[in-house]
Amino acid sequence: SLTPRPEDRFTFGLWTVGWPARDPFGDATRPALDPVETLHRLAELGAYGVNYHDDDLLAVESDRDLAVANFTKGLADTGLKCPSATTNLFTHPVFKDGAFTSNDRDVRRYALRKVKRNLDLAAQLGADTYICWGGREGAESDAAKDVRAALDRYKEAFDILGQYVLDQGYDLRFAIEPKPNEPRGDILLPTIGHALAFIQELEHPELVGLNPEVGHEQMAGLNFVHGISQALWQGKLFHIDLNGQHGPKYDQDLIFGHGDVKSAFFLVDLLENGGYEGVRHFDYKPLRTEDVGDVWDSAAANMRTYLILKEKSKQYRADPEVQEALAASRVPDLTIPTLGRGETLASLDGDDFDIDAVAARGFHFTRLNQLALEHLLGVR
Ligand code: 3MF
Ligand code: MG
Ligand code: MG
Ligand code: MG
Repeated sequence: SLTPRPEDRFTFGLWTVGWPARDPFGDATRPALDPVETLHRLAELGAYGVNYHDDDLLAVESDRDLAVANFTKGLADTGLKCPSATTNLFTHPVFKDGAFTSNDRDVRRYALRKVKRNLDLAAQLGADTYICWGGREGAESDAAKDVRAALDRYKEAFDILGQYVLDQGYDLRFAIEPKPNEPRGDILLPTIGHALAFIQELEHPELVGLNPEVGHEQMAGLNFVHGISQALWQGKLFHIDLNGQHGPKYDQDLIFGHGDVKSAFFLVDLLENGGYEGVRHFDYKPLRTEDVGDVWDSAAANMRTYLILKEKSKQYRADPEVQEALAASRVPDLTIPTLGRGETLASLDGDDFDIDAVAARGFHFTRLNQLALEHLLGVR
């Protein structure tokens, strides 16, 4: 069915539907949303839960205790879950040169304190994933940042926070969200690959994984499905930010599927069949042109598009012609180890191999690609 239900485990950032649509060139086009209203609207639409930045809770209530109490009650009233949380380390001017990697040590110490406070709340609300987007960790000039020292401080921060979570006995893991640029000219840990390599240097690499975002990899011209495949392969896909993007531009945060729809199709196919067990989280922005009613249409559109693509993926896989085409393209053959049981490199010397005949064999990927496209376009 194309009607979202909590079992589908769709979640939204409070900041997504709540974005008042202020951009670098223009004022807000919509009023701030009360997070409690957001909970009720998302629950009505069939969502499973929400994610929040510490500061999102203060959108319409500046008293933190009261804001937390209202939010906690909203979760209880709607039955929505809060499976992940995050810290805003990018809006306040104090973070203009970064948080964990600011050249200013006082800022680095404040950033850790801000995260600690929200980790306590995240644990209290039952979150199991703590997302870290280092939006201001970067520079505009290579003269301004000693990147090796910055990576030392970045590692120091994750080591300290990881130890804190272990000491408190919290059931929380961290998920780093890579992004290549915007708002900094260059951001540290710009891609899935950079972040995966960084994690291996930490004291507790098992506590840290990834929260890749569709648009962020596509901004760097990278293939998101490949990135997610490697994150899964390395056991590091802790969370995901689904949205849409048209190639290397500013961070468009379009509705899921409203960017590269073919990539979205193969992404859903991968998430549904590749062993991902986390929530299907949307990090998008309702267009700045839209009014308050359109916001909820856009939230619904993300979930509906995901469910449509899930349905398409099932039909694609069940189509006998697709199965035959996959076999003809030798796609399943790639799962067979290259050496047989008991063979060694030396065993290959006995191979009877006609290099010209093998080189002449086609892979028939055109047919496969066209079949996928036709399923996606609804003509099969
Ligand atoms: C920025 C983002 C962020 C992160 C969020 C982490 C404001 O491009 O994608 O959204 O997703 O801070 O949860
Ligand atoms: Mg984005
Ligand atoms: Mg974004
Ligand atoms: Mg994001």
